[in-house]
Amino acid sequence: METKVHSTFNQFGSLPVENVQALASKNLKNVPYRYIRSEIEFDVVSFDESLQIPVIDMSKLYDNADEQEKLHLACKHWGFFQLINHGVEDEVIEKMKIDAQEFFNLPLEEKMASAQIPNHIEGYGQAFVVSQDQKLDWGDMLFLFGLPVPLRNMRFTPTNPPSFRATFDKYSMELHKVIIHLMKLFAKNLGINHELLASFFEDGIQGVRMNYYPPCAEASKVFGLAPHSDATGLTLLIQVNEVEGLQIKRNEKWVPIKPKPGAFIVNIGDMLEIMSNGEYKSIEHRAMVNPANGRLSIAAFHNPKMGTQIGPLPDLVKTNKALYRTLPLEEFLRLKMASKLDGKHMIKKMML
Ligand SMILES: O=C(O)CCC(=O)C(=O)O
Repeated sequence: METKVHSTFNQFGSLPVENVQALASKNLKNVPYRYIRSEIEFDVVSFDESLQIPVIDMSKLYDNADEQEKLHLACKHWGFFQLINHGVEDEVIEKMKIDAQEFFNLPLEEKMASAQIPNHIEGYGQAFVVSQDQKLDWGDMLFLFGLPVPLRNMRFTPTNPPSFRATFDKYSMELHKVIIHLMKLFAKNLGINHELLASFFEDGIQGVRMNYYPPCAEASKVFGLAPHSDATGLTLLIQVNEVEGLQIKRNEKWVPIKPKPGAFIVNIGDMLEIMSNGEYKSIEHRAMVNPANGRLSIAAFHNPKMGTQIGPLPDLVKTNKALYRTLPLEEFLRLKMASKLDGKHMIKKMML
């Protein structure tokens, strides 16, 4: 059944473009011009190995003030952290990785059983292609709603591999528990009612994006995913294989992230930056591709429930000036979905 959430998200489904995995299998020496990003050559990548996002131990967060402070500082100064001992069993994560990998390994015709249809963001295809002359990313994706459960659209949820649906169900539920715990801790750290943030996310919208970036002969000239900040509340990301590619922007340099085995890479999205009145930061990041190996990542985006007002929380602007305007979630998403991935453009639109 088409719900209000579907119609909000779907009115800006992506324009159809060539499947990148199929294009990559042609082993072209030069990739088509639409993928080439001349700006990359001017970007500076940090080679400072000691510059890594903070690692937060979730098992210590309940009663250890130092770890709670470390979490607060990670959200304020990095907007990204790796979360270890988060309580999601390795088996749940490993199974999701295996099933996602198996899906992308299928022949194209079989993957197309889950293909996007016009004006839908769900399914196998691309996102954020809004014009015929826009540059393209070197990657394909499978986007599925995970929560609330009635949002799931079986038309797009793969049946191959056969365990995919059960694996996805478990993964989606387990991640939701982590999000709710984190929201309570964020609220405590921000000095607001401990249940307030969690109440927005309890029946919130979870969208999961599985990204496959094929190897590319001109890897240094293309983006797997162009620089952007996540428009959502909070993202939990895993990298499926050992191939690295995620980079975050810090002090005008791109810092490559080295995922810890079993950890979630957590990042603050635009909505949380706005709700925290800028106390927490939504950071620009991008995915680069590898010349020899395909890369797979799974990003689970968590948004508040429909009807939530996306704006600075009243308790945080009692004595401080509101730095952002307030919009209903639906309007915020409409603005986001209408444009291509473009740095922190949503934050810029929302700033007062
Ligand atoms: O592939 C990655 O590591 C980043 C994915 C990402 O930023 C996204 O899906 O929005």
